[in-house]
Amino acid sequence: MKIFHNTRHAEHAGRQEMFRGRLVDCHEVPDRLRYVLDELQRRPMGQLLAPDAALDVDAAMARIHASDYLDFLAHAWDDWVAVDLANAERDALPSVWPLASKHGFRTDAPPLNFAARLGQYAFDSGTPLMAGSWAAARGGAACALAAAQAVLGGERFAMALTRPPGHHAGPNYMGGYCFINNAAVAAQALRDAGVQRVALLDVDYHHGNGTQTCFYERSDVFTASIHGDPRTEYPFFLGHADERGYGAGEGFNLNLPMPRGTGFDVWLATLQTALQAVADFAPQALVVPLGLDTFEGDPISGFKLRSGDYLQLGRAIAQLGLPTVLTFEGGYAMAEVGVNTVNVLQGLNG
Ligand code: OKP
Ligand code: ZN
Repeated sequence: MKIFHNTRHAEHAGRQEMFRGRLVDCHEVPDRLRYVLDELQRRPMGQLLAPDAALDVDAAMARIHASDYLDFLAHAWDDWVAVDLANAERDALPSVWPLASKHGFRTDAPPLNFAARLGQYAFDSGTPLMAGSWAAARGGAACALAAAQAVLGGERFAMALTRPPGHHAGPNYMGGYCFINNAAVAAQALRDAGVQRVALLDVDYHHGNGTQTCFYERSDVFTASIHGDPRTEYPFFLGHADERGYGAGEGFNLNLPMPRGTGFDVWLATLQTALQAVADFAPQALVVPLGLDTFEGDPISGFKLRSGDYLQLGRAIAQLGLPTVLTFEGGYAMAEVGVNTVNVLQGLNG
């Protein structure tokens, strides 16, 4: 297995997020990745690599994300500081949103005000943007692209070990700690290299709304997500079982929401349902947005998986027999996120 780690991840270190009506310390912090790297030192699972600097990561991101959104991200920090030099000491968080056009707010008259522009491209106030966010997010896309190329080159498993995560980021929006959808970048890179059918199986606690949206009208990429029921769990406005795809994509999206409090037995049975649907699609490659926030000790989530269960998750994924890219998503129980992640990889390796 090849594991591509993002050498620039720590440049994104948001200070505070809006949570339950007040600003709290960020859950999505650089130490998450350090704990995984520490555990990989103790239990090596393959080659640990940095992505090749020559990869055309901008082209790969542009296959998934809108050019105006990528331009916004690339310049957002400079624009934020230009509003007020004192902003250099603060993260940017949105505070105003256009909602959807059905509410009468205009989307055809783009604002110039920075707060309004940020609100245009963000769907929550929990995703701080800071000086290094763009470099870190772009470095993550490079890991995703490198991992896709590794499996194209014959590697059975490859991982993009990166943060910030990606599965909440859509074609033209950020949110849920995500800026660039690494899993979607990897899936599209596989498609562009000639892999005809690619499946995505999202096992993060939170619904992969960004990934679903990227491929919702397509039949060449099957998306499945098992997650906390959006009626009570983030991201709330997407992730229901009746979202099955649209147009040519109808029947090519599967959501399997489960109630808060779900334990491993029910979770594993649901995973098996998702794995069967993936197998029925007969893909030639798989991408797994891997969140470890299904863990019983996760501070912001509600499932009850234990550390040993992640070995079984790895084995179950491996049984599909597919070339597989994994992207690191959620997982906020700091002391266990390394062990749980490496347990999945150990299960994959068999
Ligand atoms: C990211 B991933 C809203 C903050 C709510 C967001 C959770 C993002 C989870 N102001 N929390 O899927 O692990
Ligand atoms: Zn999550």
